[in-house]
Amino acid sequence: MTTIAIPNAVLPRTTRTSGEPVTPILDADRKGLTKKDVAADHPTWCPGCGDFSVLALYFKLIERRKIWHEKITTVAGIGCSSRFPYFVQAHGAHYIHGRALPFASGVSLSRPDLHVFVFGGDGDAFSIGGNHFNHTARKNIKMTYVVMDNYVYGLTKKQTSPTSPIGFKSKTDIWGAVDQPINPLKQAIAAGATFVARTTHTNANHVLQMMEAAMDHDGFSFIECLSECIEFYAGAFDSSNPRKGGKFELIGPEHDVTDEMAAYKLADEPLPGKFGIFYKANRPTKNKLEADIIASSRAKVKDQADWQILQRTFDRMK
Ligand SMILES: Cc1ncc(C[n+]2csc(CCOP(=O)(O)OP(=O)(O)O)c2C)c(N)n1
Ligand code: SF4
Ligand SMILES: [Mg+2]
Repeated sequence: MTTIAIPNAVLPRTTRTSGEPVTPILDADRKGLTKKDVAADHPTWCPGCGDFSVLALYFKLIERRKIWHEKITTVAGIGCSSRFPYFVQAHGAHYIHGRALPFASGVSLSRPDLHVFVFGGDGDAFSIGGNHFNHTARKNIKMTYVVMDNYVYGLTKKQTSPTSPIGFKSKTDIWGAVDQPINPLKQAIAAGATFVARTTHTNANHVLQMMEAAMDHDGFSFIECLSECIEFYAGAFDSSNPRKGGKFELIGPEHDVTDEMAAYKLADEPLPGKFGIFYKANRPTKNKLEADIIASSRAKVKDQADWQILQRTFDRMK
């Protein structure tokens, strides 16, 4: 039998090389990270792009909730909005177009101690990544997914996106879009997301409030954040912006967030629609269900190290 040697896990050091003991720093004694600590490159977005405010509020969330560098994971696919992880000085990945969710799922399932945040656009989420959106939602994998919805493909300079309204003129629909747009909220609810909210980049407090609530949810939390593409769809969300004569209306306290049908109906309102938490449910996460399976399998092979279990698997394959 060939044995594969796998090194022991590296444990935190308790002494310095000089032999002096290391005094552990307690989380309670650590200062929250500020924007200065987590801001990386200057964003390359067009001046006035709605994505700036989402980034600024993400920094605020990290500071306010005292999330440490080693506990942050920022993942995205491809698009203007998906450039997000470049601008965050912490662990993360700017991944393949539409595949941010499978990547983030792996991180979440293997490292339940991390806060996994995924940012992206409407094209990345609902076109090329549409299938992954549905499956990550139904599996209820713990993470927060913020879609910066600008109703257009920004990075590739104005093509129709799955959320573009009928009649929208773009390079792919020069006479105006004819296809029925998807409704991200309804899709999220129908797919099985356990937290579904809507916000807009023009209301900073509300964006932060939704991100905090999403982060505290134990499951797949989805936020549609209207984020104006000033270059290719200026004015798209004026009807929801009081500074432009529009109306920002919160979901009323009478709405029962656990009522799926009521949430679905509320999500069906045309622009400007309502803002807040549409739906919230408690359902076991895949993280928990898998951890339970691992724990019960492990109980059957009590004394064996990981490498021995792995070795047995290899031996069975011979
Ligand atoms: C496999 C693949 N197909 C197409 C593209 C081209 N592409 C890059 S970003 C993008 C759409 C981005 O739109 P969205 O997700 O809405 O992001 P935005 O730029 O609007 O923030 C497309 C089609 C690509 N990079 N890779
Ligand atoms: S093209 Fe649109 S989405 Fe992209 S950075 Fe410019 S304003 Fe933002
Ligand atoms: Mg877009």
